Amino acid sequence: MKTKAMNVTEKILSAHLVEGDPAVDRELGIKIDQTLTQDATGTMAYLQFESMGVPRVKTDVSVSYVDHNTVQIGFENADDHDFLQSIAKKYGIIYSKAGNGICHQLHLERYGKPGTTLLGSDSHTPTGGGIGQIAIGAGGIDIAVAMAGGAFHIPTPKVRAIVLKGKLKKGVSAKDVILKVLEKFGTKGNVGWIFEYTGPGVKTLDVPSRATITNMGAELGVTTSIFPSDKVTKQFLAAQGRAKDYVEIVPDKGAKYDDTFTVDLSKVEPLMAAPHSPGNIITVKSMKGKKVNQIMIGSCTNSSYRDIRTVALYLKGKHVADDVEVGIACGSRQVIDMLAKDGSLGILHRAGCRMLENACGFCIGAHMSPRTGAISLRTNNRNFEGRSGTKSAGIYLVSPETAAASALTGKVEMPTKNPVAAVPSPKKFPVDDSMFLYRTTAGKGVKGAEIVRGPNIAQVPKGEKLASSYKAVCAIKVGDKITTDHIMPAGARLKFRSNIPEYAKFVFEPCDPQFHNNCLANKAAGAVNVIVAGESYGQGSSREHAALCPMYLGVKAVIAKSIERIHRANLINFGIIPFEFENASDYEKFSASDSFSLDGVRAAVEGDGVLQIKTKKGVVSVRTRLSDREKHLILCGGLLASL
Ligand code: MIC
Ligand code: SF4
Repeated sequence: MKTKAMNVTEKILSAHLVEGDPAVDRELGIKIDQTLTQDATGTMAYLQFESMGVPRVKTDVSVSYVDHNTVQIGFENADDHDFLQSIAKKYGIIYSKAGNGICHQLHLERYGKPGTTLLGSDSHTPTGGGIGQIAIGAGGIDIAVAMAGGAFHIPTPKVRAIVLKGKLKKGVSAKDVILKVLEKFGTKGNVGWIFEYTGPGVKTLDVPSRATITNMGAELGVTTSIFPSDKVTKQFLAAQGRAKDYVEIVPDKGAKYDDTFTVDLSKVEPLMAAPHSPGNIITVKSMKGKKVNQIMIGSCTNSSYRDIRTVALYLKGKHVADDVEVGIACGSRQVIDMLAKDGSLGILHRAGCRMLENACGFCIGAHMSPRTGAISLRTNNRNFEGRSGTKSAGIYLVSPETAAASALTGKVEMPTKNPVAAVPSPKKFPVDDSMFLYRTTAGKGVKGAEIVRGPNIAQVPKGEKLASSYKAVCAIKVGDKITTDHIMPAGARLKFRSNIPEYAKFVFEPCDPQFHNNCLANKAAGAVNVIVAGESYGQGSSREHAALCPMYLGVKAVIAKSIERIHRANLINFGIIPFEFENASDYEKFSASDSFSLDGVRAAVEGDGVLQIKTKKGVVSVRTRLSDREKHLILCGGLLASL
């Protein structure tokens, strides 16, 4: 019998399918081979894992990275690091110490494996798609379930082929390609899709370039993005001393896709994402000559050896302009090691760049906030308003090439004017795994290991069972494209990630600093809180705190025009009902502070998900489309409460 011709996505998913049938079901359960966490979401993930009472992780590989909260002002972050290290030791998790590098870059270098599944508590986990992995971002509790051996659930995907043809011009790179894809598909409306890169142009991109593209696919709101595993992948793995991890995974001849979009690489121009959304794409040319105050190079999108070496080649023998601040954060120690050996580090220092720690740093607003009203060019993936720490700053997302060319004059410059030679893929990467601890006890754990719990580690609150009806208040009404950075700011507030009562004080801080107090007052008056939102609610980061902290403040439902995948799953995991308007114009019928009832809400969740709400301006029909598994979670008050 002839078997069906499959694309790369179908090949990996069918080999990992444990629940559901793609032909009939809206949701699939897949087996997870690897997990990754980072410190800012990891503490919650492990607290939740602990409460599941499982003696050790059941995955092939689980790695706990420390890369987000590495600036230690006060005891909180150091408390978190100790807690994470002790958990890793006990449960058989590999621990990547602060200073080792950024989770996605490190995972690609040392653990990512073609043909496997990776679930990470970070929305940029799809970086692993660059090496032919189905790598998906999720909330911490989903990672906890996966570490305990449970399945992960995704909406049955539609697969779009992004066919690459031709070859990029000099000075144009992978960042411009993903910006091109974002220009076409935007940051909303892509829920449930997987973007699979294919076509003859694929072979012209090295693994780090592919990873830049799949990394920033997160900004499209897709489930993940993936490249095939081919000769280029093979060479990369061999150069990392991991030839045995290679398997070829390419689409079968005649493989089908739900949609196709072709990008002619030779026609891609240098692009940038203008403030305040990664979907606001303009050409670099249109901004040429614009004065720039700050340039930041690095982040999980653009911190590979290929990227930073390219920057060094642009700056070789030159100096950055006097009135521009240039900061560079490499992705890993391996990258720094190579730059030290080939002289790039010296070039960058002599050029007047500030060499920063190999961590998330500026990207998460942990430091290097630009000055008031600044124009800052950055090579990372998100330019949400205020994320840099400076609300009045305009952040433009660019390629390393554009960043480097502009650093020399302090103005936006075309990277194609004096392009440098392509950086060849190294034949051998220097490998030093010494900052990955507990490799020998991975999967086993150390018996009797003590968990270290400083005062910053608080317990995870549990949700309450869904009642039949509620008195409710519209605690906030927000517009379109509200990101999880709006809901649960990071930057200066990041250090409270392990302490929900403290962190909850800052929910919606950028939109309404009174949100926390109002919610508690409504709660005390016996009402639940409801969030009303426009389109694409919950874009961006996977931080489950954007659901967990609202749950703690008595939020029971979100009513939005549409909700993004990771955030929707997080809401359900914490017993918050993700309603959507049946008729988008009914959004106008709600105002902040309105009181109304959620009459018969339990019956609605048990039934078809439709609820009628009487507002001052008329009746509004809202609907939640839940699988049986999701219904169960909501009825119990969330995943933890369901155990
Ligand atoms: C981000 O880039 O927004 C983060 C910080 O890496 C988040 C995770 C977090 O909020 O801790 C993400 O992308 O999921
Ligand atoms: Fe870290 Fe930024 Fe990447 Fe998030 S996007 S993982 S903060 S480097």
